Amino acid sequence: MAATEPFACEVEFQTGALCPNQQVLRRALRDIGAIFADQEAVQQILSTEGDRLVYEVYVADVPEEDGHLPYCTTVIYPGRVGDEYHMTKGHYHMRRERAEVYLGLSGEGCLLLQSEAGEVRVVEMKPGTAAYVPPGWAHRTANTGDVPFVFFAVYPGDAGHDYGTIETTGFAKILVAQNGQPVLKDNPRWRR
Ligand code: S6P
Ligand code: ZN
Repeated sequence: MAATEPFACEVEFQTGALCPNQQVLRRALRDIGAIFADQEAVQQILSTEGDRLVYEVYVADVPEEDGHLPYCTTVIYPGRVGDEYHMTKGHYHMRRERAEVYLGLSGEGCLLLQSEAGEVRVVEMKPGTAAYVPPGWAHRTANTGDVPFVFFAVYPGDAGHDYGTIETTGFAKILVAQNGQPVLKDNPRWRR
């Protein structure tokens, strides 16, 4: 069902599931391992524990077209790769002038934002936090807690997603655990 008629679905705050659900994107370490700073840790996990699910995205059936407001939930499972928290791939919107809103539903995490000039900002998120991604900022989220971090996102239908830029450059900063607390550090693999 495309959203040309009014509709509703239920959002399960603890799991992120949308009901009825249309599409689930699953991101496993084997596929997205390149985003983490510690590549030895990635290989170590894959060879000793095997693959693991890092995050999932539940996508509502709304067209990615001008005038629509696609929405989805993301659930990032708790865990680390080396000292770095589980996180999403991260992207700019293809149309840089398109913004986005996130709403924390359960668990806790951080939203990392990066401008094209390389400035980085961090917004802490917990249930009830409404975070704003302004136009022009790449965004990625990390789970800094011990339970799944779940949030809701809504964005303009003509925003588009540019993953290639972040795949090439990475983020200037990484979020790592130090004495059990999230700390922002320079990314040794960042390419401007
Ligand atoms: C879409 C929005 C989120 C992310 C999701 C996964 O514009 O920002 O729904 O798609 O959190 O992250 P990523 O970087 O893999 O798309
Ligand atoms: Zn986005």
